[in-house]
Amino acid sequence: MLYPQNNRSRISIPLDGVWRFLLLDAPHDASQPLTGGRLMPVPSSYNDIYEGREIRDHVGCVVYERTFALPPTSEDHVAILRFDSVTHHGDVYLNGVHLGGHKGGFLPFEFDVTDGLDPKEGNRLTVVVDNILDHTTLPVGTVEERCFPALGARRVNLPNFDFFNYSGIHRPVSLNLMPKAHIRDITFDGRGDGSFSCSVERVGDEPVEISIKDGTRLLWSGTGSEQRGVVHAIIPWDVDHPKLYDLEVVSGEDAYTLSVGFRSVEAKKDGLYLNGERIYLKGFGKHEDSPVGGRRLDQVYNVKDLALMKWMGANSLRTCHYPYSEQFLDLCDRMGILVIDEAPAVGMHTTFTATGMKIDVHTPTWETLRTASHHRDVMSDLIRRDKNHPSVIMWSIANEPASEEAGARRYFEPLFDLARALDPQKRPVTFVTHGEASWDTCEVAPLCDVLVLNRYFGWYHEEGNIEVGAALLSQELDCYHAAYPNLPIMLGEFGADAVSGLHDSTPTMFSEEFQRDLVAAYCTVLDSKGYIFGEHVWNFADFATAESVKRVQGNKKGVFTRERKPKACAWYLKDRWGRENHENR
Ligand code: BDP
Repeated sequence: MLYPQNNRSRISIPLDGVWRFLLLDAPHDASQPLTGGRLMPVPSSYNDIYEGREIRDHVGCVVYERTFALPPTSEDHVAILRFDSVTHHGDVYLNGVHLGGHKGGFLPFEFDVTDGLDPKEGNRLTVVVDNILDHTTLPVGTVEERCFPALGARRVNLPNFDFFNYSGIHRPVSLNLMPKAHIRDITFDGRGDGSFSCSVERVGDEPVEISIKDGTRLLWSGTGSEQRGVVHAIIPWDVDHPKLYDLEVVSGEDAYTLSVGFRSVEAKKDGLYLNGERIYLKGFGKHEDSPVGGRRLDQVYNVKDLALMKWMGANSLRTCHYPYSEQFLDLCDRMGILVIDEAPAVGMHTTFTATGMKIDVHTPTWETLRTASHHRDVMSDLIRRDKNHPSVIMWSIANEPASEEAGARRYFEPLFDLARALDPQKRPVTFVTHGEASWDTCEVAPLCDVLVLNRYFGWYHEEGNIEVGAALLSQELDCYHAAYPNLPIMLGEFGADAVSGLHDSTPTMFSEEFQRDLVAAYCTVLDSKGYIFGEHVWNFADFATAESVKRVQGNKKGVFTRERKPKACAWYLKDRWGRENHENR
């Protein structure tokens, strides 16, 4: 799916701004203009914009509305209304007419509104957003009706995962005018040796011309919608030289320019290879999370975060635990950051809720969840959206599902097959395991091209004991390696909460020193194992999550605070990752 662009044949009209907004407790009648309500910025999470639990903890639907007028349009154009993301379910109405709904809060969707627009009068755009997460959605949540003395029944929606359920119109909305016969999609696969294939999907039958340019310099051109070729003397895309080229496609009246890179990724027994060279992943699991705007697209934080990662010598991240904005991936392409691109499949277990609270009655996960067909949809939409990004080097199908429970393999095998079939670049495919899934119980590890483990010894297990934590980590890694000698392993999450400003001379839990020392002890273990291909510290920055006695105003495992100020661990990692000889250890 192509991102909107403005060029000689296309006009993209942003519909962001300040919309009208109302919390709903009954179905909304979109045939009438919305009256009352409050003002709400788009894009943004709505939760932290106004004070009070009524809005912050709202469960269910809200409505957004705005009006807009059209610039002069031509009869030969179609109009496509695009939402980059609406979290988690959006029902869209134009001038009171229902256009359709979309399930899933982190991927784009579109409607052809050519016939529904009023070119003379104003247009009214209404979006009803539902934030309920249950056993059919991804991420997974649990909806309960609870009865409280004197208060009666209350509906609660418990997230099965550890990040705040920010909701709303999180990414840009745009109206896109383009010729009726237009370029619908482009698939590009450029390798480090300059060889490439390119395929163009059209609406209509206009001839296609493709050219590859470096600035104004033409490097290659051809006619036809399916192309293969070699561009000689290209500079391969990598983390130090994220060289991008322009792929220009012209088809009849339409034109589209895609930024592309040439690079090869391969997982081998002894590690991960980028352009034929072994690469060690250094970086973080992140969140799209910032003060006030919540999970909104925020390019100030995006550039800042990637700049901080570069400053530390990090080279990679995982988009925990959902697809990030297209703008963020563009920045990773431009700044040279490798991305493990994760589906929004988190909370896939029925044993505990967001913050590790055990659920009393446990029903078997893979007999309880009803997410399989939606999981297939998000996997294919994710790959369709992100397939062309050189920064994306791997797909993660899920974070910490109950892969040790019976039925996990049957659930996941078709998803691994789907990802492999859909990705033109055949990137490695993996998922991320939790501590309960050990080498001898995990049903999904055999499906992976590389293994990514999350481990919290010394924090959630053997609390406070770093020495024992490191010993348990070492044993766990060796057991996994012995069971899967042909799969390289990385640590996808490790870390400890540290409240910025809490210090201790004998490092104790929650102090900055404890976080630094735990991370350092883990790194020493990793350095002693040749089969490890990377380390992602959890987390880049402190982030908002559900309230519990285990969380002090959010998850504090950030190496940076939520405002992006470094804790002691940041300086340790900067020193470690910045060292010359660390790159190819
Ligand atoms: C891991 C989860 C991550 C949590 C982290 C933690 O993958 O989402 O935030 O634990 O507890 O298991 O901090």
